[in-house]
Amino acid sequence: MKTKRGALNPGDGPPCCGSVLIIVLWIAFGLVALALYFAAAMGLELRASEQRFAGLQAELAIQAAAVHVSNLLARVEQPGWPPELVAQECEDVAVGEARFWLMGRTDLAVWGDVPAFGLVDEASKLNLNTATRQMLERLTNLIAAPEVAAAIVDWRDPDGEAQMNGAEDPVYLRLNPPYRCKNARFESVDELRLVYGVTVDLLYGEDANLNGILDANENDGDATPPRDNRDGQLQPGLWEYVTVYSRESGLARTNVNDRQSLALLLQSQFGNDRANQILLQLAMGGGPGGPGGPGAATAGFTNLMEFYLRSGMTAEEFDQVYPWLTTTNGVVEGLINVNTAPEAVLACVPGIDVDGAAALVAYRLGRQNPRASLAWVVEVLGRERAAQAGPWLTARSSVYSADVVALGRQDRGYRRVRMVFDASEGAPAIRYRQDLTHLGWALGARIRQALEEQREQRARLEFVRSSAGRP
Ligand SMILES: [Ca+2]
Ligand SMILES: [Ca+2]
Ligand SMILES: [Ca+2]
Ligand SMILES: [Ca+2]
Repeated sequence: MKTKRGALNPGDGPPCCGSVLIIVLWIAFGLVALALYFAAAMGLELRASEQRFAGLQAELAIQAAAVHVSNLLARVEQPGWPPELVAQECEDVAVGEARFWLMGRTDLAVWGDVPAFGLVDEASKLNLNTATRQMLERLTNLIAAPEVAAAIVDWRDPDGEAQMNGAEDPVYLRLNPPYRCKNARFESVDELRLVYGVTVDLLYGEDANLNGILDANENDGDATPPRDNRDGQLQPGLWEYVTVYSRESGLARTNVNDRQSLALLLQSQFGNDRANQILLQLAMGGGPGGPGGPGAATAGFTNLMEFYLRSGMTAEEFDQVYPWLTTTNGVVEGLINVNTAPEAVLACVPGIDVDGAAALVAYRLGRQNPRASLAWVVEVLGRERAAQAGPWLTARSSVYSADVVALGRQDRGYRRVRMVFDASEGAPAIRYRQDLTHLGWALGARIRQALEEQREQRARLEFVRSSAGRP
């Protein structure tokens, strides 16, 4: 039976009308939800692609930084002399929309939370392949693990005989998973992680992100990794003080053991009379000898300190000729640059020790440029101790590492790469490249804050500009 219009009860119309409405509503709702979902996804995608783009820009900035560093090292007039860097060359260097920083180290013994910028001299560190067990022990003592030194020596020495407290195959084969002792040279510093007894804590210390400054998580005790003592200072691990790259070449220098070339050099610098006096003094000084160092295999003078002490030259004279002098026509590995090495490294050198290291660093800090040669070391330590340290020392460097931090457009796309540049034989070559992006922010809290402020300011400006454009 049909009913009149207007007299319908809610339940008695055609049952499909209400359902259709509900279905339409649901479909509309679904479409709106889909539209919102896709809008959000596209927004995310856009942000992600902006991030990727900024990352690419940062990677290109790192390549630009590599060229920049090669140029800086090639620009150096005197091979082996550290380039005098100004802030514009290593701090916030613009590359298009991107920019980069070269993370360096300060000369101060105590490191706080302010980053230093520049190149890091690999000759300021102890060389894992040439340092004696005693020198390594002094260094590992610093991190309260002297026993690790023996395991380091066993790792690199060719034999299978374990030293006292050392470790060879039997120890490594008991590990899970087992592996063999290398019995060959270190090829990288990170290889230390394979050496028995070297833990991550010993290797990296409090400086978990390897930037040489105290970050918040490195001064909060055990609240967040790494473990630290919360004393407001950074206690770095072994990594900070060791290298496998330090080397210097006798290429294009005058070998002091070649008397003829030496005579020519001295005559050109000091005139015939003074040159003859020096040559006579050298001849009277008797045969060279002295303690063995990295260059001890060559005949004649084995190091330039020994040469200086026997030559009777004044400090100024030695400063003047030092850049051209060498004791070998080949390559010497592991010499420590007394002008750039931190106190902890100098203290490992025989003849210098803890007190000598402190005196050398104090002398260095107190003068603008004592660095022309090794002569100033004699002034600080005296002849005997200087002679003892001589086989290990140099006053020039040919190998530097550049720790490059880069940001792309709008300070996004953080990247960090560490590269080792070797200029010991002419044009600088990259000998090692390591991506450190995974270690996280390395520029410290202040720069992060400054960048955030800049970003906010840009956003405000953008807002003002866009509102001014509206009708
Ligand atoms: Ca061995
Ligand atoms: Ca740090
Ligand atoms: Ca911590
Ligand atoms: Ca600390």
